[in-house]
Parts: sequence; structure tokens; C-alpha cells
Amino acid sequence: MAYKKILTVQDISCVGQCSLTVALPILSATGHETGILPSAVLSTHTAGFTGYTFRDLTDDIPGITAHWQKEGIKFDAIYTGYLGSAEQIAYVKDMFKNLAGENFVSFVDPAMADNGKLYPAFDEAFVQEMKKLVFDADIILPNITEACFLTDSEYKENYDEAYINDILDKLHSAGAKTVVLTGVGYTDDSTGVVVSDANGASYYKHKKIAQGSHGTGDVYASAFVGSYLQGKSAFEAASIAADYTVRTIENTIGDKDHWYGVKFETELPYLIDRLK
Ligand code: PXL
Repeated sequence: MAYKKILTVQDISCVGQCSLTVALPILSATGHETGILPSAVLSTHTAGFTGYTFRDLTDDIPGITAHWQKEGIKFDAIYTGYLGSAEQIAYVKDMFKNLAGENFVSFVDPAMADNGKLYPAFDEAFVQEMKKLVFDADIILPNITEACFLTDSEYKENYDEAYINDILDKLHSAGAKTVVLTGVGYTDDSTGVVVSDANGASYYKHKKIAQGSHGTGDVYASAFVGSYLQGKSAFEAASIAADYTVRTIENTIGDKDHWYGVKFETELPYLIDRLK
């Protein structure tokens, strides 16, 4: 098994099973050392809760990274998720340069939108900054909504392969290397993921669970990053992460009180088994 040193940059939603409270356990379960850089601290995530607190940690980041540089700390990979401000995007770009070890891989989940809409904390200025980061990264994991914002494409609920290929072409033309496009479904009862790079695109189709779930983008991206860094190809990692995420959703539906996230913890043994 590989043992990589990863830095993940995303928020701490203290309650709600997303971002760091999902990424850290999943990356640990996939066998990697994980350093964290919290972008913000929220009492809960912003999808469905109201009145949450939000402490932006942008001003702390330069001091933290400067200390790491002084200590000579480098990472095999950096994986970014939900960021606390547009200003943080430039800081992350610097991290890709200053904290990169040998054979470094950067992963960006442009966690900013879903279902055709930006999350409450973000605006068009954030999208413009995010464009600078995604086209600098080795692997990006947008959902269709995020891919539309990144390529100035119209968001559609119903679409065909030509629509998806057009978005992928635009992402690659703008500089994207490997794209893992999530939530791509061509039938009512299926969804899937397209992995696209300079050699072409492959589609992994899987079961769609009717009920929408929060935090599954973070579960998916974390499982992908952990699996990829275990030496799986992007397509294998995308398939493993998809199968794992489906299981976490299936594990949660039926529990009405658990509307805010998925019970990903009890499926970790499955993910670990898939990596053996
Ligand atoms: O799962 C994405 C995410 C992460 N962090 C915060 C969020 C969301 C989605 O809404 O609100 C704070």
C-alpha cells in the first residue's frame, strides 16, 4: 500500500458530515497521512440549516503556510474543497508551488454550487477566481452545475451526451487536464461519472438514488483522492468512489432525522476492501 502525505484545504462544518469531517476520516481510512488547513469554521454546513455561524480563516492562512515552509514541510498531494473566500484561491495556488513535494498531484473540487445554483456564500467574483485554480490543477472534480459555472455554459436538468461533451471540451480548452465530472445521468434511474483527459473520456454508470443527499460530493471526492493515491487509475478511483458513495446513501435513506448528510463511516470497511 502507498502511504502519501496529503494536505486538504476545506472548511470545518462542525456538524453536518461534509468537508473536513468527511475528508479526514476517509483519507485516513484509505491509508494516507493527512494534514488539514481549515478554510473556515461553521457551526453547520449551509445546505438546509439556517442561522449557522461562519468564521472565515483567510487571515490565518499565510502565517500557517509560512511556518510550514520554514519547517521544510512538503506534501505529495493537495486536495481542496469548500474555500472560505475568493482571496483564499490565490493562497492555494501558492501552496501548489511552495508546498509541493516530488511527483506532486493537485486535486481541486470546486465546491461552490449544485442543482443549478451557487451555494449561499459564493458569487460571480468567486467563480472567476475559481477558474484560475481549476485550470492550474492536475485533477478536478466538478459536478455539472460547477462545470457550467466554470465554462459559462447553460445549466440543463435534461441533456444528452453532446451537451456533456461540449462542457468537457470547454473545460479542456481552458486548460483542465483530468476532469472527473460527477452526477452525469442519461436515464431517470441512473447517474454516473465521466473521467476525461487528453486520451478521451470514459463513463461509469451507476444506480441513482431518488433522494438528494448532502455532503456526498465531499464523500465522493475524498474517496477518489484516497483511491487514486493508492495507485488506482483515475477511472478505477472514480468507479470505487462512486460505488462507495452509493452505499453511503443507501445506508442513510429511510432515516428521516439524518437529512443533513450520509452515514459514510459504517461503509469505510467496504472502501478499504476495494483498495486491497
Ligand atoms: O458539501 C459541500 C459543502 C461544504 N461546506 C459547506 C457547505 C457545503 C454545501 O453546502 O455548506 C460549509
